Amino acid sequence: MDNKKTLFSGVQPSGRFNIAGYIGAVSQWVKMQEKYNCIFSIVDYHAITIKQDPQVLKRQIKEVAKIYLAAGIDPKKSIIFQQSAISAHTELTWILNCYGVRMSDLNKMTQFKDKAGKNQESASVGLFDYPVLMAADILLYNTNLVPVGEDQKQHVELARDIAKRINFQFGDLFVVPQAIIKEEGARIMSLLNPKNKMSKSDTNQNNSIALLDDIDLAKKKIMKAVTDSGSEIVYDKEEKPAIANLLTIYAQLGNREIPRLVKDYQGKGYSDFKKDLAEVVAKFLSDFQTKYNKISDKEVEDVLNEGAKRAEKLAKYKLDEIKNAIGVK
Ligand code: ATP
Ligand code: LTN
Repeated sequence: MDNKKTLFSGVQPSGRFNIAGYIGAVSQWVKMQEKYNCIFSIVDYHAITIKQDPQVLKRQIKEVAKIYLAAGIDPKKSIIFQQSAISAHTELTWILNCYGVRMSDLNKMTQFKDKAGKNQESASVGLFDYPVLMAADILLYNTNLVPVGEDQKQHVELARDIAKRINFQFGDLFVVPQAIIKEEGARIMSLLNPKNKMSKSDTNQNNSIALLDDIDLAKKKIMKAVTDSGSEIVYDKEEKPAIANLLTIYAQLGNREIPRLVKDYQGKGYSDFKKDLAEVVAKFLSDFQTKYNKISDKEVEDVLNEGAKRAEKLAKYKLDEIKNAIGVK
């Protein structure tokens, strides 16, 4: 074994993957492949915490794998695998459910409250337990670092608490992981309402831009994005949240610095700014989609098979350790 740290993250194959997930999570993973032992999962058991159409789910699992590859995740450097292929994830979830988490921990999770809305009583137990499956994903691989968007911070904190609790009871079994959250771009907001996060489960598709959106449609979405009162291009999250969000998207997808953009747009209005941003988004999507369309289903199948083999070995070793510690093996 080398002495590189281990990094783990994942995306759910639910809905249409959008630029927010790309900016907040996937784009930073690509750069980390040299420095760390990276493991990237397609977390399909997380996706089914909300009902999924089986045929659509099958398609989206492949889609996320292709998105990883098109974004620059290299299967020679990193492990890419489908979560449900490794049963150790659900087995460890059960053990953590029993020894690591309390009802009161899960009752604090804001994502559950947001997703279940007013219907908490009819939400699935899976949706409630979602953060524990995420902790199992992380802890199975001795993960040090977890690069995610800001919305996942609370879940990574819980994984840390679970690791510490189990270590206290059974000795040092788990590495205590740490979230990595970007300073800029960790919370991209909706195009039509900058108070809400851009989310792929949003039913109004005009709030977000999917990585596989038609390019002209994506441009139109930018032109229709809400702006703030006034007409100046300034970066002020409190007073001008819509423009601050568009500036962030511009900087992240166009590889520019926000202060530089603000300077360049001095004296220009929202309309000029949005036209240019629409072109930046179009160029980004077009480059991305060209790479995406070159990846075959066969390639994805091979990458996932190979990834599952590599992940399985690591996961099985850790699961056996834990089973032994709690007395079932
Ligand atoms: P939903 O929006 O339906 O809850 P999601 O997009 O949060 O789903 P995933 O696709 O699994 O769920 O998220 C993938 C990664 O993208 C996660 O690391 C998540 O934190 C990040 N992410 C999601 N939304 C945003 C956002 N608006 N800004 C920045 N990062 C985000
Ligand atoms: N819940 C995460 C996806 C996820 C994940 C993980 C991220 C599942 N397991 C382990 C990091 C590490 C989300 O983004 N919705």
